[in-house]
Amino acid sequence: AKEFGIDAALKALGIKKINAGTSTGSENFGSGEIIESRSPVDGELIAKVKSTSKEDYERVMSAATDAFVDWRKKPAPQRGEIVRQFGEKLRELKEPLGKLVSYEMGKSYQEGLGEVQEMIDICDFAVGLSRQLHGLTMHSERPGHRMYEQYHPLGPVGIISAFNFPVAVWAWNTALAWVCGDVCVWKPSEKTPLCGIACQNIAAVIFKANNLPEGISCLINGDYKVGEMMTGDSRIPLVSATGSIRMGKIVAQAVAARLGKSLLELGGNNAIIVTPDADIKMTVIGAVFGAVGTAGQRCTSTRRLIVHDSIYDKVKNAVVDAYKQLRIGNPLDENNHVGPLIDTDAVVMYQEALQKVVDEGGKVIVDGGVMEGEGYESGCYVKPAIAEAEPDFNIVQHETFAPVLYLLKYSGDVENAIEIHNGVVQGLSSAIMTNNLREAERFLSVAGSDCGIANVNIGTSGAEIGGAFGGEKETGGGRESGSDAWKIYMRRQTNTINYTTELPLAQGISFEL
Ligand code: UN1
Repeated sequence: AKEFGIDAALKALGIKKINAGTSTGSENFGSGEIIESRSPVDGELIAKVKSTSKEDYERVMSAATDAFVDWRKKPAPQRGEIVRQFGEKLRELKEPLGKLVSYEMGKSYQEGLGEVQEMIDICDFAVGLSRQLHGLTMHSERPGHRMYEQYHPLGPVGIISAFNFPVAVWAWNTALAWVCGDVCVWKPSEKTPLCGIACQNIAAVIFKANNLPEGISCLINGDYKVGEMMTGDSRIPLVSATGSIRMGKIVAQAVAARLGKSLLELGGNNAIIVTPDADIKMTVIGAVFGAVGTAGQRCTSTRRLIVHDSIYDKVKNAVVDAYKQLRIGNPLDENNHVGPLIDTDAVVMYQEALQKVVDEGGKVIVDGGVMEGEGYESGCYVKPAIAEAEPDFNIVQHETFAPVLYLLKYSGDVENAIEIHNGVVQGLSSAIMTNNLREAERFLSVAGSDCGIANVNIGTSGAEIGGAFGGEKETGGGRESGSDAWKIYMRRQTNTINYTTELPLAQGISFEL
């Protein structure tokens, strides 16, 4: 790690050997258990974090609820100005933060930088949005009446994020929530707590420089028990949670039990349909980046390749050849394509998936396995694998957060591919590779892909922030980042104003006294 400048990056981001994991801005504390952050890159202990106790959490919530009272009154474009400054700071610290993401989480340095770029992009988007946040005006049925709607800030927003995008997902939520007039309380994954502390440190500098109160940006750290403090807390009107379907179901039920709102970004089981009219070269790049990027740990990772039988062998050979070029190793070394999985538990899940596909009758055509020897001491490096399988295999129906790609065959019409495509419980991202307009439009039509994201001649991962991000079915239905995703961070109010001296009732009701 030394030769890649990790120590300098940690210093630039204010990471110490032992860090307080709870923060209301510039006030940092933490009296809970110690979390150790170990890098999957080399297995070394990066630093320790004091997690959030119940008392710490109460202190956070009291700062957050106090801060909200003032922050919501600040004009939205002025809130946007704070987000603009935050985005500028991220530009300055893009390299160290990208490096920390790579070192703590294991994705390639390029992808770490890409993740910070997503944070910068959402800040830019939010700054423009801060001058909009508009509702509609309607025509009243009553004379001399005006009717319109407006969006008001909601309150403290709880954010629970996953290890795989340890900084960007927070930024998608928080940049929008801040311009919307909300304050945020963030629990990053206990597998990537230092990324959370680094981001909070950056935000704290901006809030302090602008003389803003403690509590607009808050950080808590710990495992699911700390998350439960938020899901059960009616002071938090919205909980935005990213993670597994299993976690999402627990969060959704806890939040719904108190009639709060939740925004869920859960698992994907993303597929690319490859039709006889596909450009094979583009298909290979899209499929391979989709399957092995972030070592298959994106919620948008390509897990299934649904290929027409007439070109099946051609596509299979091209993808298998491409896998031979992949270099697995230290993600900070830009010569490598594939870094480690997050931890050894993930390695076990990967191995089990490969065993299961064989048990169910599948055929592994690119061998998997755990890398051993020099440079692989952490035990987290695995070989990206490909298996030929059937769509209804139990393992193919599940999301395995690892670089395992399933090759599935279809015959006849594109409808047959769409049926296989939609035959899973998840509904996040999807793609078709074709130069045939009819096939492309059928895939995008009402009878086409049932996912929240559907692409033509692009892979399943790497969405831009300008569009609404999220998926259907057990992916949870939430939408984050672009388009009108901001609306969930605000409460809508319908206003009707009578500027006459009469009081006519709606629906023509007469009520004489
Ligand atoms: C995630 O994996 O949780 O579309 C988010 C993508 C990225 C975001 C992925 N922009 O792959």
